[in-house]
Amino acid sequence: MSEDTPISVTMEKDGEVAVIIVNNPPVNALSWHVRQGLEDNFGAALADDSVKAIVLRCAGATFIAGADISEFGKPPRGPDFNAVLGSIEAASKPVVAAIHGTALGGGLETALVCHYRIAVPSAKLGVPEVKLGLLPGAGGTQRLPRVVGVEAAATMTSTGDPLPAAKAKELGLVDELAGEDSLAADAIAFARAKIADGPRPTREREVFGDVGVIEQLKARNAKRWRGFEAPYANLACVEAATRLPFDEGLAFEREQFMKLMFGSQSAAQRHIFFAERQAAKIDGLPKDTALRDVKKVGVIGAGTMGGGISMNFLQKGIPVTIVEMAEDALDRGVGVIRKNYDASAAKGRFKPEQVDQMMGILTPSLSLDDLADCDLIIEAVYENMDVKKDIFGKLDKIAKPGAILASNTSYLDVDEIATATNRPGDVLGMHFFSPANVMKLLEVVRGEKTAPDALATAMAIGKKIGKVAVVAGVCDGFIGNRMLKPRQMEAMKLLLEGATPAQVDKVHVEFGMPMGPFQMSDLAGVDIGWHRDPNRIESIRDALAAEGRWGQKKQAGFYDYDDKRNPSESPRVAEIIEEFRAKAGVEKREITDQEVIERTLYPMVNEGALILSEGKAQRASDIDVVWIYGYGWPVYRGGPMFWAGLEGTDKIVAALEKHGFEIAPLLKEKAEAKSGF
Ligand code: T1G
Repeated sequence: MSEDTPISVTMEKDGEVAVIIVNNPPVNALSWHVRQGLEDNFGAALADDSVKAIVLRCAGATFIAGADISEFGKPPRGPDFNAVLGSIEAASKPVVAAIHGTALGGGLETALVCHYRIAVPSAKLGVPEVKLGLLPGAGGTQRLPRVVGVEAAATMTSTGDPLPAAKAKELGLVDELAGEDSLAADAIAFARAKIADGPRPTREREVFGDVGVIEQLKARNAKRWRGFEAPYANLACVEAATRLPFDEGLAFEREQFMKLMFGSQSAAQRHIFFAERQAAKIDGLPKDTALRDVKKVGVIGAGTMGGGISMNFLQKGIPVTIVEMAEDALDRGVGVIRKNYDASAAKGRFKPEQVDQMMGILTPSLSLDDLADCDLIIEAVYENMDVKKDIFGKLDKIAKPGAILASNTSYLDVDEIATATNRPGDVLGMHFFSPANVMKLLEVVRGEKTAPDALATAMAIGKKIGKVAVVAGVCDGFIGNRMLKPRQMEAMKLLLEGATPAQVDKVHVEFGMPMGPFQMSDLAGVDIGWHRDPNRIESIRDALAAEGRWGQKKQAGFYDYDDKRNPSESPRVAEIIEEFRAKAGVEKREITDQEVIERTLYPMVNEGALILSEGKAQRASDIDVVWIYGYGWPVYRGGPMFWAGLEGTDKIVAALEKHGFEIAPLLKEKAEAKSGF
């Protein structure tokens, strides 16, 4: 053990039981010095004849939460993980893993080489590697089928979802449940009891269960796993465990693991793992900035957005007063919230008494005055600057000192809205995405005068209600919608020049997006933002809207829809495009799929570079988080800015120049340096 090795593993003895304790905050990741400490302390315990059994447990909030992801891609240090695990499994004395918090990834693999596992009821056990584009590369895919069977092993590895301790006990992954507050003592007693039974190497146990489940999982998740490599690699390893001897299975797993580890998908998904955590941090804000208390929330507008926003807070037990102008609109809004909760309860997400409880802390109101005691007020009325300024002017007189006044506007100028008050420091944007109770993204818009603690509070409350909150600056469309605009505009131009809605959408779906620009317009509504004058036809969109082709809700938009909302290419739309092409004097030509990529995705990167240079986003990875959680950008491509690095910023600039785009200076800089963002 060299000088610079942090002491993150220690050992203490309780009679003939040695207790090895990992202490590597915040999540006891298997950093090199932890692996070194495990090797050293297990060596010592096994060499000590007075030791008859060993307990492995962790200090702090959780058991080992996996390999240290921040070490990936760096030169290896410390002992090889598989070698350390092999020596624990081969121990001549029974080894018990004592689990609290989360035993995840390499952490569960460590517990799996222990001969027995005891856990507190609140513990969670899982192998989430697939969410990082990886697989459990330290024997997890070979040992799990020997402990929980093929079905559970295939499900755990391919979905990455953790199991609660009780379920793990049911499956045999956990041998004993400890008292919630007595794990250390219960584990020692359990280990003492196992001295007689001796070691139970997992590798020597038989694989059991029906391998047929693997094909069923693939069929059931085909849509969800579209474009992903890791779920299939995980299942291939579990399948291999059913037919190969342990060491050959381990070698197969290693090979699959290395392929994923050095592939672009895992690099992208690991990028997003850290990007999501980074997004929560506000640059330059002292870590200990005091947050404002948010115990009661007000929502103005009981429409789709207002209702969805309210549900987020009710689900966290935070009382909401929801205000509408008219009784019928209020009743309708509250009714929709109830209906949504009942629907979720029917799917088992909530118990009926929980629904009553949530509806019980929702106060419908027809008066803004009822918001006087709210700590946070979110305005979610239709997009009109005068209406919003009128509301904020009234709130300025009603709301208590220190209340945060937020607008859910998706593009209007938050600084302009703040001028309607004498407390611009308390004003910011909280831009939810529809459906607001489902979509994880929250753009928190920092106004010029927004106070640091107001911003920090909005970010923290965003995390509390289960959102991924990202700081955005005031500009048209903030981060997400601002980058969406050039994509939509180019998509429209491509129609004029010869592409069809189906071709453009196919390219985006094959790229990994849930849908393309035109399917998205039809879902959101072709009439959104339309000037409502059927005689003013200045774009293909105007022509569709004028004919009532407002999208899925009208069974006609850029596509025709049957009554099951299945889209089909529309001869009428082709006619409209043809008419426009003739009017504009545009010659129809062949459009390649590559050109669609170059003219719809590359401009987003360009716009992202402008957003960064203007400081409207704190960092490039925030932009990636916005597109992953707000617009369905495929996580295995890491978001537009990360993807630009994979695609090649120089290649992007060359193509944008070819298509006559003005290049953002920051993007040009990256291209010259042949670097990513
Ligand atoms: N490695 C390095 N850092 C990690 C980490 C990890 N495994 N897990 C968390 N962190 C950092 C995180 O970046 C953050 O840092 C801080 O810890 C708190 O995390 C061989 C290959 C455990 C459920 O995928 O799911 O094992 O932002 O904010 O909300 O087969 O962290 O404060 O600077 O998320 O309480 C498999 C990943 C790895 C689990 C806790 N394991 N972690 O959630 O805290 S691959 C995982 C989590 C592997 C082997 C393979 C969560 C958590 P900072 P946090 P949290």
